Amino acid sequence: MTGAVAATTLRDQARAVLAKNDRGSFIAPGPHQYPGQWNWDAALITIGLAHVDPARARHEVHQLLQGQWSDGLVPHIVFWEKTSDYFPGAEVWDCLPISGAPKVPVTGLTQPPALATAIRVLHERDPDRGFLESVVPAVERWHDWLNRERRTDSGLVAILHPWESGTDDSPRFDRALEAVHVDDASAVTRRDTRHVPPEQRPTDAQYRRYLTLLESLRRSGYRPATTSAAFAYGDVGFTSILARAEEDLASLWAYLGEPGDRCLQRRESLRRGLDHAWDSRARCFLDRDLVSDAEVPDSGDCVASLLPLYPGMAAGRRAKSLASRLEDGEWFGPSEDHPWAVSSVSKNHPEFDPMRYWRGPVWVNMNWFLIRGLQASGMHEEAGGLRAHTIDLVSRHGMFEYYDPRTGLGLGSPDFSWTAALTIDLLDRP
Ligand code: 9WN
Repeated sequence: MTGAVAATTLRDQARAVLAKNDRGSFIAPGPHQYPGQWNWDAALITIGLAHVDPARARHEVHQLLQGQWSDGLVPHIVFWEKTSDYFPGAEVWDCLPISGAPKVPVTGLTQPPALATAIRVLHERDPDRGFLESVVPAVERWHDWLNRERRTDSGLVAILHPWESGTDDSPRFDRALEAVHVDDASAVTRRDTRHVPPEQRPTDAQYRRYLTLLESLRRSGYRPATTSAAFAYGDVGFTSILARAEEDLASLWAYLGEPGDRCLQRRESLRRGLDHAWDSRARCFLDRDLVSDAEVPDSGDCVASLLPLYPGMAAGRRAKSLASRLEDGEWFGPSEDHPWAVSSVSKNHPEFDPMRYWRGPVWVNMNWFLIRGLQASGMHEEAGGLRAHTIDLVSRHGMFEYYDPRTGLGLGSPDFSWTAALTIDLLDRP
């Protein structure tokens, strides 16, 4: 597909993608490759469904929350279907025997918490008090868990596996992962490369590390102290998404006539954490490797470093500095050789790779977070430009998982649910 299509046609195409990936009890991220309900995918899918089928959106939220652990963690995947088509599947995670696990097979990790934001969009489109009463306390327990278990002295929220960031093979994790001891000669099972060419996916060396970390997390019931985990990483992107979600959760409590003070207090502490992560020499927010207790200089070359815009927590000159990187062709913006933006890694970075997963391609969910962030930061013209650019990309090239910034050609999974859902949101809620 190379020509732009009319907005109504695009919206219909997006609805058709969501219908295609609807497995009845949940909507899968794509038609193949990801046969489960993923956490932040479900939230972003809910945002799109809010405009076209609110009842189906409410169902999606209920389903995800059925996977909640008794301590509050909402898992990164709920495996609703028995399948051997995904690795590592439910049997590798082996959560059912662990005390506090839900009755459905899940993982013991979490993912960026966009759910409260999604529920707010849904409620504002189609108010339903009964629904809010049934889900808001569960989201509160998840946020409380994140605050209790994952907030660190650095002020940033810790992730214990790159999969928790949702930006799995981003180069910002490379150094921290190198320190994880693995047998580099060991065989590694891959199912993902049956569906997608290997040059568009993480390498075997990365998968070995992912699986080694999974093993060690499983041995501790997926609840190691952040101070003893083999990989513990203060993530600016995750922290920013949670900060926005705390504000949205406070609004949801307000709709229920309850105070949202706890959410606003947690939000304030996340703001302080982000403030602390600002590096005035690099002029950007930097992640922190919590194992070596050091800033990660090249995290500033990865798109998640721009996400403090999203909760409106990069004010004044900081916001301007992020917005100029976002637009600069040598960084994340469109250039002559790379006309499609936002690239997930700066073109300056030695590891920039336009086709490999989170190491260069354009992702529509990141563009969406940044459009909403530019709006939250009062940069409406810039937001409008990125919105039009993103709709144009999807309209010309189809609803893919990610895109080559040189050509706009779709990569990874075709008919990708969050690309479809967020396209609907961008069309319906400019
Ligand atoms: C591991 C489902 C998920 C997304 C992540 C994306 C990718 C999984 C994988 O797919 O991760 O969780 O197997 O590669 O990185 O953001 O939620 O779409």
